[in-house]
Amino acid sequence: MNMTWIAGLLVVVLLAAGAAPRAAADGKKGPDHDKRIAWWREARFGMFIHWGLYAVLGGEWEGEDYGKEMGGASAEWIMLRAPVPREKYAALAKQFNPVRFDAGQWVSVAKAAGMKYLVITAKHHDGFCLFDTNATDYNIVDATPFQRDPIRELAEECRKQGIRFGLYYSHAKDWYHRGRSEAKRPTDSYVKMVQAHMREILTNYGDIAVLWFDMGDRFTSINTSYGRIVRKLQPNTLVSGRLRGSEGVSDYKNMPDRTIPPGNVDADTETPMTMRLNWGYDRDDDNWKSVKEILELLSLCVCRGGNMLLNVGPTPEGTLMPEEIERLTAVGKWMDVNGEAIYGTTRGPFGYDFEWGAVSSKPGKLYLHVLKWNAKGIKLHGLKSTVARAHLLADPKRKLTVDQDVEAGTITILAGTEAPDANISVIVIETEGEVTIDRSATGKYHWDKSHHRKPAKARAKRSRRR
Ligand code: FHN
Repeated sequence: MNMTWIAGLLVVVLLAAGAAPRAAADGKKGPDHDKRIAWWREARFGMFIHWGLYAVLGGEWEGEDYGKEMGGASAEWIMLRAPVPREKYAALAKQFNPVRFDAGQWVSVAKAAGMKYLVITAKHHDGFCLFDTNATDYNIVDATPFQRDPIRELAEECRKQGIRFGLYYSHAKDWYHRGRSEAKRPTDSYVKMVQAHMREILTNYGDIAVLWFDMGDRFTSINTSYGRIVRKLQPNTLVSGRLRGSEGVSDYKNMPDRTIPPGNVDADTETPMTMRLNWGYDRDDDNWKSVKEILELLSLCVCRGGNMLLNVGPTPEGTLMPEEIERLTAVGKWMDVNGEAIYGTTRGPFGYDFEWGAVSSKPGKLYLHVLKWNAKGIKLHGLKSTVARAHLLADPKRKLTVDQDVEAGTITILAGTEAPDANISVIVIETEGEVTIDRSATGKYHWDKSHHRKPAKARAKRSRRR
């Protein structure tokens, strides 16, 4: 994980040093913004679900694989990328009968993983509505043999199990209702349909925690009209960063897909992350991230001040994949022990990472997320406060030996020869009084985990071409 000095310097520039953990609410977002977004700042970790007609195809059309693992867009883009003619794609609805769908199970998997909110695709770019709507027949209740409304079932389950419920909605791209070119201004009837959807979504399903707009186009005033409906009908609903409405309409920023902040962020920021390459279900994408990789991404994201929305792409039968359940269960076990270092924390006060990992914080406390254990001690520099005590989240009763060299400005914590957690161990430092840091301190380490790995098959394809 060592970096060259040049890259190190770049990182120092990217990482905003300083102790102020969170920027005050942007005035344009209104006086209630801090109150509205408080739960989201506490939550830090949520589940993203991409589910729709594309699941039936699993990334393949007429024997060709269009998944991201083949260098394509992503399985849910197949209608555009194959391309699948509109009527043939719409006919897939007759095959979409996810009888094994169990909202209770999906929500309990998210809950057991330690996720505090869930966001599912009500309508993706293919225009198919996964909810009951009067504004188009192209929806799961009217067009499929399934005839149930999974959005309603999930909304109810989330309420029952105490998870916040949010909806993704593709407002700009809609290959079925709007056509394939977003360069043209949407027709009035398209805009009216989206506005009708907004009203249905915000009145028929109880509290909507987040409306996750995606890939907004340049028609700012139209986009703003959608955001305004949200504000009017459910003033507490958070609006994602990709609406592209006028300033202040979105409540937080979104990082590019699968990208954690490269350095500290003070604005409310969320990373959408995949567990493998594709968002939607893909039959043969085996590029699964390991539990360790997922936890590293979550830890680093949180240590830099961001939330993470981790995606699952359920099957056309309505089930989560065993690989997803397995990973989320393991993540949940880690969260049971180490959740204190995630929930309600803000970014670490340093403007750099450490050789062993990174830091998240709460008033008077620092959480050292140790990605690389060192039997000789975990060494930290740049902290001016005196350390009152330190312990492992995995072993709260055992006080750790702390060697604080005030002159050198270093702290070494001896926590044993073996890492208590094979993935990430967390050490908590409590300081005397509030955390103060030495602003002149710098560091040269950066955990470069901002991008997921490149599709192996696509790489192979490209190199064959050369
Ligand atoms: O095109 C979509 C993609 O299918 C997926 O929904 C992601 C999730 O953040 N958003 C878009 C690309 O940025």
